[in-house]
Amino acid sequence: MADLNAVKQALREQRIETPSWAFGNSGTRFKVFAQAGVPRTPEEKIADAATVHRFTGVAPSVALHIPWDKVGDYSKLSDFAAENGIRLGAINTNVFQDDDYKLGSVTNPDPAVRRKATDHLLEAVDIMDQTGSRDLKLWFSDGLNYPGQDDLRLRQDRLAAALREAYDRLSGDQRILLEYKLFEPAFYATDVPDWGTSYAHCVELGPKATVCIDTGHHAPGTNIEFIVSFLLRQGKLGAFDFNSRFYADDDLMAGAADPFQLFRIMYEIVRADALTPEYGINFMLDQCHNIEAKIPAIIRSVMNVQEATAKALLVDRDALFAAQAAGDVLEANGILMDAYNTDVRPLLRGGPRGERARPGPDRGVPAQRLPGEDRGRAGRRAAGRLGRLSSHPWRST
Ligand code: AOS
Ligand code: ZN
Ligand code: ZN
Repeated sequence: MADLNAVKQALREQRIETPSWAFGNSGTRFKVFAQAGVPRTPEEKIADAATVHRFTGVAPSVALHIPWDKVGDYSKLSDFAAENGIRLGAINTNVFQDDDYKLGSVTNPDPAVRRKATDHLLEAVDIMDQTGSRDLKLWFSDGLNYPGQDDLRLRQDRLAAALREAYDRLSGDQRILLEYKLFEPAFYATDVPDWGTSYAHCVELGPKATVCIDTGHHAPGTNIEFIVSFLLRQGKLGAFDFNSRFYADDDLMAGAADPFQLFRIMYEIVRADALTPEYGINFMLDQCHNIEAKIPAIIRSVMNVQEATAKALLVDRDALFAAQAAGDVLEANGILMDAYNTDVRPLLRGGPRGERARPGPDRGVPAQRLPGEDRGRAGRRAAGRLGRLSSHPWRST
């Protein structure tokens, strides 16, 4: 039987990193539905990330994206984050937007383009030196749309060369999080398409290179918790980009599409005693809120990750291991399902029945700043309502 006080303590200590880009306007290639009151600057994104931390208590860092969060003085931005009660997290590079990258970035057949892309990776490490960030998150949209377009093997050689330059530039506790993605924007072949490719490059690079699992980056039906378990056993799981998907890299709220999968993933983390910040996995969100209010959606996502974690912490592991050792299939599955089917919402949400925070103008909870409204007042207004509904009651105990 799980020790509830230990469960509560583990949940208090959990850390979930929010993505700066999720607070701003973003959407699909078909349309970005701009929303009033969204942040216009990195500072305003950080202020919104601080609002999420204020309500959840477990989101003390915000990942940056370069160049979307480019500023003149990153030390000053880091100080601004600290003044708002949070810190800067992973630095995300972007080698997918410039026209030069049409045929790839670090794997491009043109050495000049490869140089430009690799220099951007090195620029990101320079920024980490100023922000004090540990994590350099690398995602490459590099790939091919047609067979024969370029040489698959040479592209791996080019990728390895760029990764080696970035890896050798790291210092202190800095590390690489190499993210993979099955397809998109390339459709025939992606140069880092799966966990095996990322893992192999990370092994080749050394101990400071680890894999980042984006939960939206697999073929439908992929057993993600197997990947989690394997990488944990190899000491090569560095981070998650949590989000939800129904069909592709949909970047919907974490836990919204398949909370059972999120629970199974978090069980493997708990089983490996890998939940604590000291263990070093960065539990990040990577989402896009095109049609829903952003701050409440990110709070919902953080709470969904905590809900899955709470359930995973409730698994009676002694009984489960015993049933597994005895080959008692139904008992073992039943023990896992007992934890999954436990309603942990009263612990995670305020209100008598554990109702969810339901933001929205009709419920007196502004989704974002009203047009022209001072951001500080909007944040306080949002706080007033959301805070009562979504603060974790146990945080006071
Ligand atoms: C792209 O699909 C990947 O999920 C990236 O992790 C993410 O969108 C990017 O890091 C944002 O800059
Ligand atoms: Zn991602
Ligand atoms: Zn993605």
